Amino acid sequence: MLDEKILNYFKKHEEGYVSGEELSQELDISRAALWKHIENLRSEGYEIEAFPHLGYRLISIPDRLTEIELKYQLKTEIIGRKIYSYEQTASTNDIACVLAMHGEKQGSIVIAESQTAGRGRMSRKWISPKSKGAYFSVILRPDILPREVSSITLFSALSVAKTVREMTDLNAFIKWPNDVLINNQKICGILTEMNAETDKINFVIIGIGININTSKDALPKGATSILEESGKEVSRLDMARSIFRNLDKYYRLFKAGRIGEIIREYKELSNFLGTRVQVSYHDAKIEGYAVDVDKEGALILRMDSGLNERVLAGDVTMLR
Ligand code: BT5
Repeated sequence: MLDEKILNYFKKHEEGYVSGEELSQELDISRAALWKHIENLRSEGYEIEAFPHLGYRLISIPDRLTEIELKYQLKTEIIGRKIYSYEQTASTNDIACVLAMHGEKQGSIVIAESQTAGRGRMSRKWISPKSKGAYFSVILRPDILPREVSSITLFSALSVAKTVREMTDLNAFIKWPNDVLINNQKICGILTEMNAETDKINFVIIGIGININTSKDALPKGATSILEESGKEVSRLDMARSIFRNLDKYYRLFKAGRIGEIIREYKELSNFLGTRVQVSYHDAKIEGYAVDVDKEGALILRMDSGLNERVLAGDVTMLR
């Protein structure tokens, strides 16, 4: 709490120095206690200059996805009101799931610098190189039916693709249902898991992994990162915060029943519509033209027979 107050005070006065006396009075602590806090912040990677007679100045913040920095000026209504940040976890989805089972409120986020057992769909692995990307899980408690849960994956992918376009010059596209691609290579994957009864969802966990400043050497074949595609490092903090804001915006639209607008935007940023695709799910495969995505997030395939097929899950390969 005090660390956060000290940092906020520095950020408010970033032009000049903050006198130790002024700051200790403001926080109602002794100069010695203030000094201890400053030392602690420095040990966490904050660069804080101290000049006799002038006071302190915040020079730089660490490249760490901490609760204090992620929440700074976040201004969301639901997403990220509480953030649990870890140096390393097995999978952020697992921690979020345990929290949700113990009644954690919706909007809470679990984020980690690295994961030792990051998961994709169908027991696949998600490679999570340390302090290069953002790996996080969001707890939601939407008032929808279990069969509508796919639409949550859609607005999550849309939130990431939007953020990449807002923050860089890169044309990020969405590949149904859960991939965000740049130049046809994957920069982000989304794993949506839920805990539900037949007609009621208890909670949904959206797990998002995005490669930001990751080098291709650290990633599997077919994957890329913002750094690799733009040639520039991007602040992971800014990118994560911006994804949280977009998630907040689209989740509120979703709750307000404005799914039509979400699907329209999703389709605008999709690269698979109008192409011939193969969708595989475990051992089953079907082929057809991807013609639409419906309001429940299903992919509509026009089969060679001329009939439409609704596909609820699977991996899409674009054929031509
Ligand atoms: C996904 O699965 O793309 C969902 C990934 C979700 C990861 C997040 S990170 C935070 C949260 N905690 C977790 O444990 N998971 C979530 P899927 O569509 O099944 O794709 C998995 C495939 O993507 C793998 O088999 C690899 O081919 C590829 N892949 C693995 N790591 C990757 C990476 N870092 N970047 C791009 N592709 C990757």
